[in-house]
Amino acid sequence: MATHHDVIVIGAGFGGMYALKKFRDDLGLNVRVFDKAGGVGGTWYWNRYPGALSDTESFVYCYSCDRDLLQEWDFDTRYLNQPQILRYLEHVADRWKLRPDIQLNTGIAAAHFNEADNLWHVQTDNGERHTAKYLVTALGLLSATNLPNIKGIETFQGDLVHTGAWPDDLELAGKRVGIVGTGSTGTQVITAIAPEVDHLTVFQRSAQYTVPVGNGPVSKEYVAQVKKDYDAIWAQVRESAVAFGFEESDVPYASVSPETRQAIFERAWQKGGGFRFMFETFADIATDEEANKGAQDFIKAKIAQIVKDPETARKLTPRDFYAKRPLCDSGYYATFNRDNVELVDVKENPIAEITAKGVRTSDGVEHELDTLIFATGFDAVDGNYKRFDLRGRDGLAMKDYWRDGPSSYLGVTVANFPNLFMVLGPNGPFTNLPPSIEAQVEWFTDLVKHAEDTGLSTVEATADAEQQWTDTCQAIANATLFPKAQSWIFGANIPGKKNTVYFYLAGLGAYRKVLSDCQDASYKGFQFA
Ligand code: FAD
Ligand code: NA7
Repeated sequence: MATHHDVIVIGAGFGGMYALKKFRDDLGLNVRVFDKAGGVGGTWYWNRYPGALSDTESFVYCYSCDRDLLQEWDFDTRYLNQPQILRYLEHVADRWKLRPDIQLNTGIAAAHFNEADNLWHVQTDNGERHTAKYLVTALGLLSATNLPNIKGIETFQGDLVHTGAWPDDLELAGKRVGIVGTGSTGTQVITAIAPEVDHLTVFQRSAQYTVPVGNGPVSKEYVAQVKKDYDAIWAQVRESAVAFGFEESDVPYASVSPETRQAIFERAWQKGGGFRFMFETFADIATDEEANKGAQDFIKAKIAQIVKDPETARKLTPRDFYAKRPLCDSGYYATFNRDNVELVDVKENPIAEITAKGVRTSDGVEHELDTLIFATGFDAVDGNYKRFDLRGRDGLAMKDYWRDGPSSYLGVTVANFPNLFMVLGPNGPFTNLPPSIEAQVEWFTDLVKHAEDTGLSTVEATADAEQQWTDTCQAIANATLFPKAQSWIFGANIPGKKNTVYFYLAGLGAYRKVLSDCQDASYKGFQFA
């Protein structure tokens, strides 16, 4: 016998928790949330690696919907680390009384839309059966871990971990540690653990552009001012492009003198923040090759200044566009001046195999290790959608429907999958994410209210609307330099994954306008039954 709910939500991170609150408290619906994790928090439950930090500033890496919570919750650093964010999300779960409706340690194995009863039939990995009229997938866009299939990986005798499933009890002090991956996560881990471990071998595939994060304590006066200004802050965030709590620059790089450019970059370097460096300095770093080269050259000059050994500096110097997710760090380049840190460039000297004792590179050297860390990122955006059996009309499997790359209408719905609402689905906004999550959840809560008020049994995007949205996202992406760099933003990090558009890159303000225009036009692009 299946247990029936109005709404089933998969995922108990920022997205799933807010969906539960909105559907239950605003619409009075009966909601059940499932997460395979042992606690709430999503990303911040899983990513417990040393140095894990949000690089969105504290004052905007939170929910904006609860005005009292904004006033009550305190922070004392410019950025929040993983324990601080997890504590916040656990507090929210208690404050909003979410826990009774969340079932943890429960993976969803299958969710099938049944056309006979217009319900979602859901099965957990322990065999429980549930049905619901609406299914919300808040599966996380950086959640399905990517462990590369390297020869011999199963033979390693030491501890082997992925940063996205970090065990609480892993001891690194005094150990010989290897790390594969130098993205946002890798740079954080490397910088954090280098002083602690006996020896650290960094296996780098691509050199990275990264700028200082600029973390540190903030004063009580600063926090008080933020709290006073919150209405204006959120209004600005919602209208902005990247939603990071600053005004994006409207100054074209070419419009100012070389001296002014240097001064602007230097000021941004001193202030800290990856998104600030890319978007607060000049208007066109992400779109104009000359402007982009200016940013590249500035960071390359910093690498040359910071890194003492010229050969290490050469290896650390990127050769491609500055067009991945902008990174920031707490002393990444300087970490390579330490005697116990070694850099192996695996493009020049590929990993041949993993052995019982460590990693053997193509030059024949066996790097002996006690612990091997994979900071190799995620099968981003659609990864978790392909890891369980999700089927729409006529038994259509999502993994087949998205074989040539995922598609959606407005990042929240998919044709052939009625009454399914995604949080941060494919071709949603590329921003600081909590405000985008709020925009999506609020919007589809309204849509469900409309469906309930008017007695509809299904709400579904049309295939035409979905195609138009994909084309829009592709055209916007093509106007940027981002497709020219190989990264998860376009699916380029996973062998065999379709290299295509995964995000709406026009920003949160524009995205919110698209959502409200759709609503004002009686939900144009949807068909109802
Ligand atoms: P998640 O928090 O990823 O939650 C998804 C949940 O779904 C997980 O708990 C997972 O267990 C569960 N789930 C998935 N599939 C199933 C299934 N089949 N059955 C049951 N449960 C399932 N964003 C920013 O805006 N700023 C930052 O600075 C930032 N830093 C980040 C740093 C790291 C290390 C990572 C990994 C991500 C970062 N992000 C950042 C992105 C971050 O993921 C989002 O900000 C936000 O936490 C996403 O929330 P979510 O609820 O959508 O997904
Ligand atoms: P990323 O940004 O995808 O970085 C993964 C890193 O791992 C990156 O340096 C990759 O090199 C490297 N990688 C991946 N596969 C391999 C193999 N097979 N061999 C060697 N190196 C490999 O993931 P992160 O976790 O750092 O960050 C993801 C987002 O999560 C981040 O933006 C934050 O928002 C949080 P590459 O650069 O592809 O050559």
